[in-house]
Amino acid sequence: MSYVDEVLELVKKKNASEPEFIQAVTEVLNSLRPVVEANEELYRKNAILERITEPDRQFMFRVPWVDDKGQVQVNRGFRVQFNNAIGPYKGGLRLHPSVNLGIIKFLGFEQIFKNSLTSLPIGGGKGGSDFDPKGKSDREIMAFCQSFMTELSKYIGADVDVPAGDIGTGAREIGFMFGQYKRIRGTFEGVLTGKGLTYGGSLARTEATGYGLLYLTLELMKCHGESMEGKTVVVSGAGNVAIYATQKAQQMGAKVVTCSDSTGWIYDPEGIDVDLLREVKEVKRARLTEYAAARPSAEYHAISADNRSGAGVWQIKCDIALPCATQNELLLDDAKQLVANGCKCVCEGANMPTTIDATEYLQANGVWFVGGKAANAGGVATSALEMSQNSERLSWSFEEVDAKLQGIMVNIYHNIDDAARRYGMEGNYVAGANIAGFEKVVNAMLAQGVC
Ligand code: NDP
Ligand code: 2IT
Repeated sequence: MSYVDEVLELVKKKNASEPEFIQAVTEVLNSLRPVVEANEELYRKNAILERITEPDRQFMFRVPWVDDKGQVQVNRGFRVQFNNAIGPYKGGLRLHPSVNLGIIKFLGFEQIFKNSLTSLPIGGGKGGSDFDPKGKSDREIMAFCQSFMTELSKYIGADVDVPAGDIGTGAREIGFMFGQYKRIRGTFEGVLTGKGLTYGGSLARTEATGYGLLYLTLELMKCHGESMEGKTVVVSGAGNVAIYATQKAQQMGAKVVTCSDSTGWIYDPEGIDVDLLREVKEVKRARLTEYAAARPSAEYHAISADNRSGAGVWQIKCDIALPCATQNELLLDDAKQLVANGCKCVCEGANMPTTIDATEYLQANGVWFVGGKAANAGGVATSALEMSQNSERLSWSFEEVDAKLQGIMVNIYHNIDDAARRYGMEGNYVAGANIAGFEKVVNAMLAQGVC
């Protein structure tokens, strides 16, 4: 049996109850076959694949907090420190009722390769909780965040592990967590990114994931002799990534006609009104029904019976599709519909939104497909720029950060394109991203000996 197949078997056996983690490892290891085959003896002897698929450590802890009725609630907190071969662990905190260890491990595993692709010195980690922020008062959010950080603070630090936002964790939550860290540890340090601008946050971090997604998409289009001008784009999600992806796509001259949340989706043939969407989602923290109510051109569709957030958006005819909500939201049937409708390009704003069979279908049908590890790396890259600013105790202008972000995303596109070509897989940006991300981490692991 090949080394890749042996380790895949092992990972499936050891993590049988974690389907998302198995999915992420399967996708990465399968695409690394040519690299592993070229170095099989060295990698096998050093157990590189066994080590890279086993987290350095994982913390699970109780998070007790008191709700507005005086009732004590208990959630489960997680932090998985996956690999720090090239820098301190870095990755977001997801607050969503679906969170479990397998989901955090899949996200932490992906983060290793994504962070390597940014070309900045950051390792891979992820955390979160099964806490549901929806419908909670600000006081309840603060109570949860303080309790969560009381435990998490034991394991993190500016040179150790630097968490940030993800689904359900935005500026408000990061602020409460930062305050609690400071109170417990007594140090004002860059221990979290995505901070507010008055206490060490970076300009452009809020926009970075969505903007970065579009900078990479634009470069991809240009390299295929295309532009964004006049293109019809479908976006899923209505959170941080979706909002700023929509805004940047529109600035580039494209028309974004959809968005979605966990209860429904919008088709707005005149183009999504980003200011209205921001008001509904960022200010009111409301449902998309409020967007539809305020916008005569918008059609609202309640969530489909299969309970998938964005399922409907993939039915809309488009040139470019940008899944920006959550994992496994673009399935094989959706991929077929996109191809049938003439979609040319799919770039992932979310982490692992496209299933493996859907990805393969899109690639086999000539769709330019860039996975999240490359396409959404602008968020964590800008987090690393926030860490640099914190270390030098300076803050850079929006234009400076945004220019660096653009450079990083253009560079990522060319690195993944080159890596795919080097191994004879031209146009396979999934393999290119995994290979380019993996090579740097493996070199660092080999240089640092058995650890
Ligand atoms: P937000 O919480 O800001 O927004 C998430 C959006 O997706 C919301 O519209 C939400 O709907 C919807 N959604 C989330 N989970 C589900 C679910 N299980 N079922 C249905 N709908 C869901 O998160 P972000 O925009 O920050 O994150 C979106 C994706 O991008 C995630 O995959 C995240 O890991 C990834 N990502 C985020 C980065 C960042 O910097 N924030 C960086 C790189 C990747 P509702 O409002 O109803 O909950
Ligand atoms: O998935 C991701 O890359 C993020 N949620 C951002 C992580 C970060 O540390 O900025």
